[in-house]
Amino acid sequence: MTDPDASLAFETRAIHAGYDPDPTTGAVIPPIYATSTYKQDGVGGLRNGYEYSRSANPTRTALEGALAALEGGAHGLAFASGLAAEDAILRALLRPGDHLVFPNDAYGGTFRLVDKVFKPWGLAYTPVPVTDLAAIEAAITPATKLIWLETPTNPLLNVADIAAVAALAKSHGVLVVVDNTFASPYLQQPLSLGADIVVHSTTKYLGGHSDVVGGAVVTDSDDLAEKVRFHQNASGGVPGPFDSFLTHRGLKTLAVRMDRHCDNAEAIAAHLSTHPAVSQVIYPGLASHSSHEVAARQMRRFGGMISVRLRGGEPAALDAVARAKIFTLAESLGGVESLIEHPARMTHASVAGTDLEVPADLIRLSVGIENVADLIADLDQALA
Ligand code: P1T
Repeated sequence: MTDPDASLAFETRAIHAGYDPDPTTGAVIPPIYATSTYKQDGVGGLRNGYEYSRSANPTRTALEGALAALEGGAHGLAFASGLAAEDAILRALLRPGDHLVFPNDAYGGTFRLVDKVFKPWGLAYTPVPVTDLAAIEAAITPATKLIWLETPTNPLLNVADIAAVAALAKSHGVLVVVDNTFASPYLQQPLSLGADIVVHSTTKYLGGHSDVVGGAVVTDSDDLAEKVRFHQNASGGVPGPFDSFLTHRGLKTLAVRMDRHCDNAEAIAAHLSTHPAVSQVIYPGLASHSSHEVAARQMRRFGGMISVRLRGGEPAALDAVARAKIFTLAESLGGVESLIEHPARMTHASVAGTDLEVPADLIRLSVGIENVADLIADLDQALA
């Protein structure tokens, strides 16, 4: 269904949105259109608008339709990576001299993009805790064009109240972008809460199998979509047809995978909460989490990411990530396999020495969909 009925449930849209079986062959799955260009029927005589695969490719079109349907937006745009998607948003919507409000614990690569690429370009930003509405409002200046949210944040899992921030932003005439990577559209729907744009690293839960890097932008606004689409084509950070195919194949099972990620993460968070080596378990599903109430209101469930602080400090953290066996020591997250990492030295090394620095005693778990007893046993031996 290229244009699915919005009344269909999430799981149904995930499987059917973006594509009707091929009219000539009946192919149920979008073919991998490995072509860079398209025959024109006379100059400018494009077939269904296809001219050149940087601008559009049918495999990517199918993915983009599915992405839009999952986030409940009119427009989906696929990118070569999450950072390429972020880059296109920032270039499309901001100009030198503009200001943005930015999380003080965003993914390190997003911070690096803003601080090392866009600041020299002339953009100013103010880092704020995403949970502090007063701090967000105080950071808004006459030059502010955009509030960037990541929620839950990576890796501290702070949860922003999207509806409250969106209402605040509207009253100041400022746009809200939400990085929905950690929650996924199955657990959280930022556009329905008032956000203007959703951005994803589809490398994570949407792709779901750690076999492809990608990004996405979804919006309901024709104007914003047109601006971002211009940069998608003008800068060219697009996924190829095989990457588009893999991401599209992955996202069809998002709902069933997410429920298992959540089941496993809930059990592991509960188990680690009483573990003697652990000083703090950070998981939005725990009543002890500082944003539990907001998370419970705005998310279907609490996701598959857990951060854990260890009593033994950095040496214990480095030891645990090295000793884990089923939890593979690796960056990234959101795949079917469990991963473990040390953000301060790995994913967030680029924020070392800044206000965004991550505690050295913290390890981050991307809880996969393996058997939960096996996962708990592995963590117990790694923490012993
Ligand atoms: O890696 P890429 O697809 O370019 O996406 C960047 C990105 C954007 N937003 C969030 C919230 C992210 O977590 C990421 C990538 N994060 C990791 C690679 C990681 O291990 O945290």
